[in-house]
Amino acid sequence: MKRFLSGIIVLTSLLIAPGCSSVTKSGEAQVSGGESNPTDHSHNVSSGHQGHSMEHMSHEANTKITTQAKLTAPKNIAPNQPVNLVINIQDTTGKSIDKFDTFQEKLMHLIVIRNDLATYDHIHPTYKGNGRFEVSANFSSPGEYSLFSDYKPSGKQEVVSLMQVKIPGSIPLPKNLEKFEKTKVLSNTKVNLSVANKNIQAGKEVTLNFGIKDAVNNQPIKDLQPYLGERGHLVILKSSSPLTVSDYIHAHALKNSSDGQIEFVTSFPQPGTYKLWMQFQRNDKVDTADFWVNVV
Ligand SMILES: [Cu+2]
Repeated sequence: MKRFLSGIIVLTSLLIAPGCSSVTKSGEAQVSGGESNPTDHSHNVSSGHQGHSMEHMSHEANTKITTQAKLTAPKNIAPNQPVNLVINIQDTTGKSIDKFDTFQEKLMHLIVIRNDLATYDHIHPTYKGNGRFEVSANFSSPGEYSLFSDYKPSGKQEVVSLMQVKIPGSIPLPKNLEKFEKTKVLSNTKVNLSVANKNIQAGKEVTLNFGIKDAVNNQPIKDLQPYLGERGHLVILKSSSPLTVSDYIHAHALKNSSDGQIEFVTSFPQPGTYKLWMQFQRNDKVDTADFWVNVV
């Protein structure tokens, strides 16, 4: 059960590893508590984490979560209008952490997803000092949202903290008609997802290849621009209720793919339905191509 509280709550669950890790959260009114049992919560995190990547695994034994994110949001958020969010990063005693390392060109990456995975936003909060980040967000429709904040306390490993926000109102009908299509056309660019194996298997490394063609002449494009320092960025979420940090995967593009291709090597921790959002830049504009995949 979700609870909606008017006080501040902090849930913590742990795990860290380079490139992924976990959590905490809290918030004021409209911020939901997620699981209220800390034991269950950390179990979810660690079980989902296992398949994340072998490299990450090796670091788990000697790492401990030392940070938490506290979200402050206005009490009643209306859909589809800018809202200011404040995220405070603290150590487990509540003391602000004030130094962060830049990675992928930013101090914090914030992925905002409606819990049914229908909407996606990738924004970059501004650091105001003393552990405080601020950002203007826009929740397009009523519903429950998960906010995955990705940051790197100075000299430490990357941490992902999960926060949740509820936007009151009636939830729009899902638009699932395009589910599982492998080609998306975004203005003048066509993106095609291909996977080497017929079935994607949980826990196995898989290469996801995104072919990027010009929608007009159908030729592989040669004018891909780096986005946040890489060929592309891929965020993957497992369709789950509730969403937890273990459902979140942020994959990094391979460096040396040929023209018109953006490739990622990753693994899906568990069988299920996942949504992928692949972002890339062309003509100084960032586009997001989304796909659903089934993992067996
Ligand atoms: Cu980012």
